[in-house]
Amino acid sequence: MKLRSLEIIILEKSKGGIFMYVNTKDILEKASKEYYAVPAFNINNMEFFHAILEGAIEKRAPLIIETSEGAIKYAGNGDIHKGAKYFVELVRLFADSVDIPIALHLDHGKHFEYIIAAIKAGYSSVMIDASEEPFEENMKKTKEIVKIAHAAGVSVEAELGQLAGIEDNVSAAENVLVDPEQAKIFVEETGVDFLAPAIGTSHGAFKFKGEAKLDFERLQKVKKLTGIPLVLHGASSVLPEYVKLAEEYGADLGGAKGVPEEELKKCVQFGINKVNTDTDLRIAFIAGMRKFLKENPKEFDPRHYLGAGKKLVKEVVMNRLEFLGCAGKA
Ligand code: TD3
Ligand code: ZN
Repeated sequence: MKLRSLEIIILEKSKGGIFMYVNTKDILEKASKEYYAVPAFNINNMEFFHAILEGAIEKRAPLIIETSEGAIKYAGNGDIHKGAKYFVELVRLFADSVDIPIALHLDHGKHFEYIIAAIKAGYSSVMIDASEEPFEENMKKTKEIVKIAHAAGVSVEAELGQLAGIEDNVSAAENVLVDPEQAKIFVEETGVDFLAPAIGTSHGAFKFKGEAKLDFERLQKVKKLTGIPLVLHGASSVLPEYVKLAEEYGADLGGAKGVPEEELKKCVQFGINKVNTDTDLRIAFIAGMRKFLKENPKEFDPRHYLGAGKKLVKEVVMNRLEFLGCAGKA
């Protein structure tokens, strides 16, 4: 199988002028050196992408867009190669005419065929998520992907420990926190570029029953022992004002709870550089769209009701870019 190298793509494109589609590793290594974090925003469609891009341009922030395997299948209408290509084309089309660095990442790559599809299509980085496998097996699979991805100029994220919660292809019954000593061995053995250590967060809108409880000590140890950029999964804040707005217009999100912004800031201080965010955007979008539809019963132009969702997504994006410290870093 012939892989298309990101470096080759960059060379070709750079002949044409400004080119801001970059390797995720470049964005994250700068963030790690300068102690800030870049949110990685999940998208499934064009509207979310436009909202996120507008927010990042206004905040002059580097941008990481990520898509799950489910998003790739969805965008390709069942064809994963078309789906991966769709996102690369979409992101690169806009990256060509902006002056902030943009990267495209495969989130939670669980299946070899999706990871290869993403690399072939030209993603900037991929995640190999073999975190539910025994340590040795996770290491073996990660090593294999690192070899293939690096040959194509694509960087790699892996995960250690497990996050509870269910979303798309991602599911686990309960949290298993990362072992810092294992993290050190894992990074040395696999050559992975950034690592997601499980420190107590979970995916989705219902993260904690009581107060948020994250293991900062463990996080600090992992950073000290590995020295590479670290990733926080399940990092949505599930902001009460958006949950309230969505519920006012008919949503049922009782008990929704996320990671408070102050806790996220502590994570950044202790070594997190990539903050995965999906749920917050989904809630903002649905709140905006529900409100619009309720208030405008005669409307049926998709650009108008999707546009109402987009507006609130952009708000959430700009707020995150600001408090995570990456505004102005582009
Ligand atoms: O990996 N992700 C995005 C969602 C994955 C499933 O498609 C995250 O870690 C973000 O999680 P959340 O729910 O806190 O936004
Ligand atoms: Zn995740």
